[in-house]
Amino acid sequence: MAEGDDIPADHPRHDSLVTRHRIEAGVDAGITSKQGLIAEGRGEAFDYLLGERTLPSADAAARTAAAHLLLARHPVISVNGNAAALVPDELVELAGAVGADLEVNLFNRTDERMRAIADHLREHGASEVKGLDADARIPGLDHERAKVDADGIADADVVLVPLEDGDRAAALADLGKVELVVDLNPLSRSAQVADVPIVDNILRAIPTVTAHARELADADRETLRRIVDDFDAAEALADAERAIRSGDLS
Ligand code: PTJ
Repeated sequence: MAEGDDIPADHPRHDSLVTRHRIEAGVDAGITSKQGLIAEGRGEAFDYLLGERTLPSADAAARTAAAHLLLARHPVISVNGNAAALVPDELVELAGAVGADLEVNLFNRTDERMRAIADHLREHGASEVKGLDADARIPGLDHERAKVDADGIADADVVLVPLEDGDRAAALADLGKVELVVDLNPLSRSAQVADVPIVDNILRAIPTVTAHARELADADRETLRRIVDDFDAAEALADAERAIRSGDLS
């Protein structure tokens, strides 16, 4: 049982309590950084204003992300200390559903945390976890933050980066990769530079992308292309911002 799973699903602050429990446990296990606690607090404030629900525009973004992942030559899911603590099973499931690699990629990189997260993902069913070779660099970032695997993120055409720092999200976008971002803050630079910003709690967003990927598994490439072409990132961000500013928590 994952941390926080004993909280009743109908509890009014269910998602917030589950996230807090899991992030706390992640810090205790050496997976999540202390900064991850602060990042979670910021995300939680936005989720509160969104009414802890998936907006229809976020669902459309998740569907578009699923289509991109299915169309990709080499999709990679980047995993940091918050994502690993919050949704390890869900990330492994999504990777399996779309044939993506999982790569540990940290903002505050330490060898201990890299290894702890890779082990954690393997304990949750991942067969292969990338990120430890660090034999390539993302241009435009300082040494530690630039490290990626040559046969992972460096080679990917589509990258899913949940809860990414703005500089790194911008550097990945500059490389011409299709960038799928999960971020509860529609004004964050990561969400703004993303090809597909999913403004939703990672707790809900990853299972939603997986559900869409399963439903689209047999779709032809033309159908998937149409989903991708019909998506408007600016409108998705504007819709999330409207929902937050309107303060309608229903
Ligand atoms: O494990 P590391 O070293 O890679 O560090 C990870 C963090 C998240 C600490 C690092 O990338 C960081 O400092 O990120 P930021 O710049 O604080 O950005 C995190 C973004 O994620 C913010 O815009 C938050 O609103 C958002 N966020 C936080 N929790 C969630 C979230 N978005 C979706 N779901 C959440 N649960």
